[in-house]
Amino acid sequence: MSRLVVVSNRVADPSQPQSGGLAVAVGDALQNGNGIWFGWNGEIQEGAEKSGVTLERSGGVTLATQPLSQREYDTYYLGYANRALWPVFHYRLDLAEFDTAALDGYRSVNQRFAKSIAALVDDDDLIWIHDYHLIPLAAELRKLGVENRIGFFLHIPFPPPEIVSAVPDHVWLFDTLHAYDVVGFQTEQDASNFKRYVEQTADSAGPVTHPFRNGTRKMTAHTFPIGIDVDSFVEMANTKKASDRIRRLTRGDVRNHIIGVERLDYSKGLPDRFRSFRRFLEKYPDQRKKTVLMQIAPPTRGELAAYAEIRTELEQLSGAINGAFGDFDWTPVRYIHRSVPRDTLAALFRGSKVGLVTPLRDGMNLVAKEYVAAQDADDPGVLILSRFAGAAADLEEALIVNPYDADEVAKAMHLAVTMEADERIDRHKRLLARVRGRDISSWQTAFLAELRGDATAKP
Ligand code: ADQ
Repeated sequence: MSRLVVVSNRVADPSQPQSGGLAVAVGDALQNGNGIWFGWNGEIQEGAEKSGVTLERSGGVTLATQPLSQREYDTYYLGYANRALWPVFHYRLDLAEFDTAALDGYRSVNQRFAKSIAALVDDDDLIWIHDYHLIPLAAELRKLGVENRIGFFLHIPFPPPEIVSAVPDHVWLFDTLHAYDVVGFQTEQDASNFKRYVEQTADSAGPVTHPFRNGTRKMTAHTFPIGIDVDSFVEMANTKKASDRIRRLTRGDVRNHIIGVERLDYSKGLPDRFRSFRRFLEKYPDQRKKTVLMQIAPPTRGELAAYAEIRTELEQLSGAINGAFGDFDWTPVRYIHRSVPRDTLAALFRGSKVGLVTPLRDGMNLVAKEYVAAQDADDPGVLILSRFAGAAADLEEALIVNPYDADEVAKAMHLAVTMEADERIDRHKRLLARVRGRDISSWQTAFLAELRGDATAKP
C-alpha cells in the first residue's frame, strides 16, 4: 500500500501542543494513515552532517528525524530560510539579508535531506514537501533517481514577481519547483503571482511552449486554501473546563475581551495592532475599563535581530498604553509571552467578544478560523480580519480591515464591541459555514487527490 511521506523543516511530536500553523496542519493530516513525517528534530549537534535518521512512533505517525549542525542551523535555517526567504515572501525586502554562505547551507541541507529520504521511500509512496525551507528538495530527489509523485505546498504568501525577483539566484530557486508534480498555494493571488513570475522569467529567458513544462515532467500549480479541524475546536471550546475558564475570565467589570494570538513575528502586525488599540481607547473613552486586549505571543526565532527588536517594541508599546490609560482596577493590555495549550486557547477564544487578527501579510492564518469555530453560535463574538491575510479571501463576513490604518481598526473594534446580537449571529453563521467548507480534511484530500493524479478530484 502506498504511504504518505510528509517532509517539513521541523518535525513536531503530534501528541504535544503546537504553536505553528504548519505543525498543527501536518500533524492532523498524518493522523489518518500509516504516514511518515521526515524533518529536523529541533536539535543542534556536533557532526550532524554525518548523522543517520532516527525513527520513532508517536501519535499514530512514524517520525523520521535528523539533527542539524550549528553551521547548518546558522546558514540553512536562520540565514537563508528566515533571514532571506521569510521576509521576501512576506513582502519585506527591507528586512531581507542575502549572503552566499547562507545559500550554500540551504542547498547542502536540502541535498542531505534528499539522500536520507531517497533511502526511506518505496516506489509507490507519495511525497508531500512543505514550505519555503525545502523548495529545492524535489530537484535534489530527482537527481538521486526518485521518480515518485512529489508535491509541494507553500504555507506562506507568494509575492508578485517584482518582489521575488530581488532574490539573488531566484531563477535557480524557482526553477527547482518544476521538479514537482504539484505545487500548491494558499490563495488565487499567490498562484497568480507565481504564474506571472514564471511567464516573465520565461519571457526573459526565451520562449517556452508551456509555462509549467520542464523536460518530460509537467508540473501543475493550484490553490488549496488550508483549514482547521473544526469539530475538534468546537468540542474543545464546549467542555466544562472551558466554561469554568471563561467564567473566570469574564468576571468583574471588563465586558469586552479582545484577543490576539500568534507567534511573535513582524509579519503578524503586532505593533500596529497595539497602536490601533491605543487609538480605540483615545477615540472611545466610554469603552475604557470595559475593554481589555489580551495578546498571547510566544517568541520565535529570537536569535534574529528583527525578532528581538519587535519584542522590545511591543513591551514598550504595551507598557506605554498601560501607563497612560490603566487604573488600580484595570490593566488595558495583557501581554503573555508563551505557548498555551490548545484547549485553553479554545476557551479564551470563546470567552472573547472580539478576535483580532491583523497580520500585515499572512499565507492563510489559522487563528482566524479557530476563533470562528470556538464561538457560541447563540452569542458569538466578532472577527476582525486583516485584508492581507489569505483567510480574508474567503471569510467575507468578518470585519475586514487595513491593519496599517489605526483609525479604521479602532473603528472596527468599536463596531465589534457594540454590535447587536442578530448581526453577530448572522455573520458567525456564515463564517462558520465557510470555515467548515474548507477544513483541514478537504485541504489534504484535495491536495493528495491532485498529487495522486486522480482526474475526478479538483481542488
Ligand atoms: P503561522 O504563521 O504559524 O503558520 P497560523 O496560521 O495563525 O500562523 O497558525 C498558528 C497556529 O499556532 C494556530 O493553530 C494557533 O492556534 C497556534 N498558536 C499560535 N500561538 C499560540 C500560542 N501562544 N499557544 C498555542 N498555540 C498557538 C504558517 C503561515 C500561515 C498559515 C499556516 C498554515 O504563516 O499563514 O495559515 O502556516 O498553513
